[in-house]
Amino acid sequence: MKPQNLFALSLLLASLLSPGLVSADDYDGEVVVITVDSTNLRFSPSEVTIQEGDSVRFFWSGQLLPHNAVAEDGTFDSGDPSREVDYTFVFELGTNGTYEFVCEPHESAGMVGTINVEPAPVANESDIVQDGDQLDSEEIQDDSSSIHLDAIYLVILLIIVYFVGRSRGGTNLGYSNQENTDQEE
Ligand SMILES: [Cu+2]
Repeated sequence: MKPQNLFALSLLLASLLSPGLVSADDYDGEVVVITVDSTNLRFSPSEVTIQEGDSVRFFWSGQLLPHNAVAEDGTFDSGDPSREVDYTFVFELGTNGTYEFVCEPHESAGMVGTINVEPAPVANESDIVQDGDQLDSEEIQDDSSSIHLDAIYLVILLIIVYFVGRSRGGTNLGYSNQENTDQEE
């Protein structure tokens, strides 16, 4: 078996064996809660990093002072300052970027925060199979190092399986060579 054929077959199998890991469709948005550190007049946490599809929930109750959370660019607004706030904003696809927000009554006291929204994972297994290009695959997988490592692990495993199979005699090798030629376009 040629090394190129082995690599292509391994890549194909790796992508088939891990469909859930590389599909953006399966991603469930998470909810990150930002509350109030009333002692210090700060948001807690004051900076979060999420992905597109995630939500930020501004949630506090029983505060001595009324607070709100308003994006400086107007993207979200929890409303008038209140001692009880439960306001959730969903960062849909396409909203990646950095959002500064403030508590209007306490902005001058430093009650400000930052939400970093990263692009959603864009890995798509059909792209990997169709172009079979290692560089393209790595670009696609850059968004998630764990996906990348899984693919490498599977390729190494398949290479080991190949060599074990070859050491057991030529019959299996002849069969897999023919099968692999059939798949080659
Ligand atoms: Cu405040």
